Amino acid sequence: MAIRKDANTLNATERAEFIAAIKALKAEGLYDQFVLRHANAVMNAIHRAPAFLPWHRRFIFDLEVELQRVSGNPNLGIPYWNWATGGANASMWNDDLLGGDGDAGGVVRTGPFRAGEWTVINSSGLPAGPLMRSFGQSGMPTLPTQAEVDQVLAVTPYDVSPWNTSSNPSFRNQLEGWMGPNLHNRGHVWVGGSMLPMTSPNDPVFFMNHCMVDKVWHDWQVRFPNQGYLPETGGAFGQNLNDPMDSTPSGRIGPRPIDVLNSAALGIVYDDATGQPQPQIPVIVIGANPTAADIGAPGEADLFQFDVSTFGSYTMFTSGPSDTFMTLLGPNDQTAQVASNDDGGENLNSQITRNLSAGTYFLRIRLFSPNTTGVYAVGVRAENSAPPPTIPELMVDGAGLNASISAANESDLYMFRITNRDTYTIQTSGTTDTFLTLHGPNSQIPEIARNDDGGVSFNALIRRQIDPGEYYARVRHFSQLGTGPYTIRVSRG
Ligand SMILES: [Cu+2]
Repeated sequence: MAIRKDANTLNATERAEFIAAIKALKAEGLYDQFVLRHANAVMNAIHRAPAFLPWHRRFIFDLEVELQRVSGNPNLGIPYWNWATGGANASMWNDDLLGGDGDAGGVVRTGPFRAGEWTVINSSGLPAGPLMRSFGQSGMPTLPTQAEVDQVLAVTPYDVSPWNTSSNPSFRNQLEGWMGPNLHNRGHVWVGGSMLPMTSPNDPVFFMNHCMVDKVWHDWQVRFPNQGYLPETGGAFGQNLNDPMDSTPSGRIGPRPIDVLNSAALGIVYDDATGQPQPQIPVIVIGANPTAADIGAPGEADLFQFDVSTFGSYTMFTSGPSDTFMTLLGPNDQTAQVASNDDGGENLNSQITRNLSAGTYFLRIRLFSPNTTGVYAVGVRAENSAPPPTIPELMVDGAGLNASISAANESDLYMFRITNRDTYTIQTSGTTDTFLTLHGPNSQIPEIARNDDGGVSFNALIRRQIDPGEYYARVRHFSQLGTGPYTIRVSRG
């Protein structure tokens, strides 16, 4: 598993290990093979086109496998160049990692890749002098900001016809840098020197730049799980989902875009802001307060996970003003769909209640409309396994039941059973102005009678001939805001 970290957060040991591995590959001649693989590829087949992202994902993956081999560390990941915090003064440019800017003539004189320690090659594989850098001097004085990365992360779809530098709207085109704030190209041009031509992998920062590009693509894929690679068909050969991108053998991944779309399946883990590898999926604790979330870009989907430890009935719900759509996946499988729901909750919120066995489940939340954004909260609760609250039963000709309306708008429900067709009286007594409704038989819904002041004083009374069955009496105060004690009784006759 490759754990890819922000280059600026690497500790001294990690820095030394990465540099030693790069230098070992250079000594074997393998590093230069990677430079040639990039330099001799057809420029417009691997850049300025949809295959730009999958080709480079495979390219840096292949180097990473070699770095793991020579270092003996199966978790060694290529560090990424976090542009927003990776300017000339960042620690990734210290002498224990990449070394710094070139001198007045552009020659790198510091760090492990300084003149005399590192020789670049030309596209024929011949030695071509020292590594060159000219930070900010080649027409691109600044690096991308986090806001600019976030702006590109909101662009969909992946790519669009005519599948080149004029594609718009196109996430690929903006990430590559031909439109929008310019991310990837800006990294190359800001460094300048050896990072400008097709032999740019001569500078090891190439791999950190492309690792950042790959991370942005990865983050976008997590954010928009329903946005696939495009084109599936209809693009130039080498650009479609199932076309081979090049003939370079890779022992571990196939040569098609479809072979590299799932980073997790390739064993790639990106760290979080604190440098710790973390699952990208937020965890919902069953019974905890709902988790606030938002769909910040149209078409976005959020993924959550929760752990069920005992079999039982659980309700997965959203709340808030947005019309959410929920998909339940699992157990222990993000691709196995259990159920989906649109408006099962209140106010267009989605909600699912299901018996779940023990395991890890996943909730995917999107908005019903792919064109809107909005906030919501999501939670999971265990349904009480106790039976639902019982309705107090009145015995015909039994003692009256004492109760009270203790809050405005409250009403109390009672049940009684009739076994013989006859006339029965349902009545309240006491000092409160009660109002009575009678419902049934065998249902709380149909109302068969109502009364306000038919009894003594302001008490209610209903006398009716009724058939056998279960009946329900509902008592409220005559006034919406009124409260007070009362007694209710059912009698024959
Ligand atoms: Cu590049």
